Amino acid sequence: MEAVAAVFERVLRQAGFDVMRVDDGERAAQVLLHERFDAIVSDIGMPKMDGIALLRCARELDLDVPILLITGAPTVDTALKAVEYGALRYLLKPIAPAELIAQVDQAVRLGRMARLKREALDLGGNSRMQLGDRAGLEACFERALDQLWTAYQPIVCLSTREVVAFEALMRSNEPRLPNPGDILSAADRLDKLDVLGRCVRRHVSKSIAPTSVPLVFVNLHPQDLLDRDLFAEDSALCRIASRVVLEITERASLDEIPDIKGRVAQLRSLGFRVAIDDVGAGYAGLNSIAQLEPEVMKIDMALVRDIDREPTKQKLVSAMTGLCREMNVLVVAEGVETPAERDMLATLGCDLMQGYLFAKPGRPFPEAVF
Ligand code: G
Ligand code: MN
Repeated sequence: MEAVAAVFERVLRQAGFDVMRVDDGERAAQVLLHERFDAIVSDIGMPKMDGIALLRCARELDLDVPILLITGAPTVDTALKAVEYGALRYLLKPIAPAELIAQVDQAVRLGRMARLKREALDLGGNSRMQLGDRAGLEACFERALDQLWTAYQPIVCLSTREVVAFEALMRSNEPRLPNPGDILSAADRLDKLDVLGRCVRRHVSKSIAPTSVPLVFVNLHPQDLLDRDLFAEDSALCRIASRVVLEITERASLDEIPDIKGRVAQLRSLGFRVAIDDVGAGYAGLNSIAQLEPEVMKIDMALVRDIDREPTKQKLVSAMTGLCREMNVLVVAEGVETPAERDMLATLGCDLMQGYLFAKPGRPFPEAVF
């Protein structure tokens, strides 16, 4: 046991990591009380305090630190506990040095990204969705569905001055449910999120399929990931899957979606790509990036607003774009409203943008102004 830890220490040091090795779980827990780490590698079977207990203890002190648990004797029970307490990975012995280095390397990046997101969250106050009154909600929701339409907003590439995609945004002419948030919370209260999701996806495929629009971003509610219709090969959206990026928001927790990794893998096998939406505005943590392995991250407009005048936001976005480049993830900045925001974002390494500055969402398909 100690020999393995010593080998890991040597391998990671040679790869350039700063390593602190401790020889049992209790010591590790003590060290965690007053030191921060970019990643923790721990065996599950250890003297005094086992890896799962250490994991629980580390999570209480640090919500974001990635933890890699290692075992020679896997059991379903420990695997389940590891997931429940937020282990990033569960690795089986023996582990080749290159594999260890790659895993720790990725863990460190994911952990840094998680910290950046939490800082971003702390920057802006978290607004809570308001719920409408209950009376007549059902009828109102039905009317909203009947009058549903899709607005499209261009996503532009600044350096080439091209519109590279559109985001589809749900709209309804029902006056009592004036914005998408209201329609979504009505659907949620009525337990009809699946009905709404299907309706939105049908609308999008109908307007996009006959066009030459290369790429459309479609917002999903986490609950949509539980709907069989999303995974049906003969669904309208699936037929244009290679032109669709599914946006999964960070505003809602993904914890209640069982086997999210498998579900997202299935969506990929159908040809869809995946974006994390509202980065820096919602639930912070490692899990969304680690589980979804997104092709695109969309930086929330709360981080974009006045970025030219706020050094804290500049640092966050610059670090985020840097990490995303290393992870081969595209970044889109949302809600760009002023030339000063645009220019600062470009300086910080962000080339893809969306916002009123270029075009408001509108009937298919608004042109962008550069
Ligand atoms: O959660 P999501 O990022 O998908 O929501 C995008 C919302 O932001 C849409 O409702 C859209 O109308 C709105 N929006 C798009 N561009 C801008 C902008 O530049 N400024 C503001 N304030 N809102 C925007
Ligand atoms: Mn979106």
